[in-house]
Amino acid sequence: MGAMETSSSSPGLQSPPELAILESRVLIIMTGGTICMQPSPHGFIPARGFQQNCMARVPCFNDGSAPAELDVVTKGGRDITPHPSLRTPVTTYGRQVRYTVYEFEELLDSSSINAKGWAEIAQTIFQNYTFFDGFVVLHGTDSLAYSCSALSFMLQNLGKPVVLTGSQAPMLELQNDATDNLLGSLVVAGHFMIPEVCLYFNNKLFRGNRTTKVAASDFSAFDAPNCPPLAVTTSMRTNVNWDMVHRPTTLEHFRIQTNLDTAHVACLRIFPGIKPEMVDAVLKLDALRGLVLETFGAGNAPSGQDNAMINVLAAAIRRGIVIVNVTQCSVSPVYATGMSLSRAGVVAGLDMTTEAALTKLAYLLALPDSTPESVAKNMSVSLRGELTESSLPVFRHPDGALPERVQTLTAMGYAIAQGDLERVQTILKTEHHWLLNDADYSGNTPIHLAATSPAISILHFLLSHGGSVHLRNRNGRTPLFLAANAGLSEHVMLLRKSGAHLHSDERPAAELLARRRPGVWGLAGIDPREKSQREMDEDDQSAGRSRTLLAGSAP
Ligand code: ASN
Repeated sequence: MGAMETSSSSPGLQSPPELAILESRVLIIMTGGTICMQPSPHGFIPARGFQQNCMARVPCFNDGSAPAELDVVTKGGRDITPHPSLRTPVTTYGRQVRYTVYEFEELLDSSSINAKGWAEIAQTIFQNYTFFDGFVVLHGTDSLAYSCSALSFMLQNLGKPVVLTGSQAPMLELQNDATDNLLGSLVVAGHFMIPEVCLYFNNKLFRGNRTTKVAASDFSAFDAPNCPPLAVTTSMRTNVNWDMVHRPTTLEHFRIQTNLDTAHVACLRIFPGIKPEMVDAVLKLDALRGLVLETFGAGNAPSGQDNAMINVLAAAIRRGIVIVNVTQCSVSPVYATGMSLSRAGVVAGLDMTTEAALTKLAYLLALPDSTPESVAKNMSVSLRGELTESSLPVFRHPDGALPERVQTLTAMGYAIAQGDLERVQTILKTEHHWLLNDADYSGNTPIHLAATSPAISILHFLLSHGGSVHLRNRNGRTPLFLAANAGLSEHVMLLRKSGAHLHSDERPAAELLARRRPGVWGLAGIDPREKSQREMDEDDQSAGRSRTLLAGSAP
């Protein structure tokens, strides 16, 4: 696949142009937790000033370049406040991560977080979505798995990485796990297009809604019992298992749902000898709308000769309560006891964790127009990769890298350039989904190439199969920039519809180009007449840099 912006050049025959070091922007949202704690007479409590007191002093978080402030949208979208930013040294991937820490007004021990706190995190990400490439959420570990699960459902059509992390020992302690966890999370959020809510801990990146806390002080505090890690950091590299990455396939903008119905759900652990009357008492609680039942093994519960337990459950389901069955393992009704639960109408939660089942139930119950039937149906369906639908074939390459990677990418590049949709579809069979967000030598992904393909149907097809609109090529360009630069209004509109926006680094160049072609750049989100003072200041600061980038991009 050749570079899109230097169309006159023949790929592979020239030495690469001198490029500025690409910088990713990450917003770190501090909610509290041990990572920022300091001792007090009453035990450890969260402390403010994390960026200045902790991160600024550590060389791996601060290259000393003292970059300009970054804007952060706060207070429900009402205020835009400039925040001091820092920059990491250049990573092994040849990038720098520029970040700022936004601290919540009240920093919490995570045992006190609730649906309101989750909504605040979701809103902060939503309001700052177009300003940053990725998000890191610092959070206590006690309820971290719940928060990951809740956010995974609340963030809809997510197209950028959101990485939650925390630590077992405060960052200010000499021997801590905070530095590694935070650095690993920043690297993931600033380098890898994993558009999921993830949890990074002890060198592993998990799908957030698959996790559970397994240790109170060990650095290996989390596990995902039914789902291998999405990535593992070994020595200097983070190896991503791209086949597992979940990507949005809707051509819709990122949006959030902030209300979860946590007030009307409960969880009950079944134990040997539990009385049906006890279960009945819980099911008759006023206002209960959903119950997660933690059962045994393959989803089994005690069954008396008189069927009393099943009768209690079936009666509650008839009253409109949704009951979901989860276990320490995975629900697969093969035993008579488990099968009778299913027959009574208890939903099989398959291999969901309790954390995922509870938050998903609260999310579904709060959806507009939800009914017990629609909630029950969706509880067994994978919405964000939180469960393995037994019918879905799971493909995993033994070492995560396909030997024919380059050939496949090249073939894909030619098919896109020729507008051959059928060929693109053939190449992108299930086993090649990894290549959606993979890039050629110039950093162009198939979406970059499709952004200027003669067949817009290819762009549509790739987007609806999970291609990311946010990745930037080695010149720092998004697919939207390339489409606008090529004057392709329809491509621009389709990309915008799918949530694409110009990166802040692209805006100065885009504004200059928009003076010549206001129409198509207007569709891409640039109005050359409306330049804010902030943008003009930014132009001044980055004038040298944008000139370098423009040199390789003018048509
Ligand atoms: N109690 C702390 C919290 O969850 C535990 C931690 O972060 N390690 O906020």
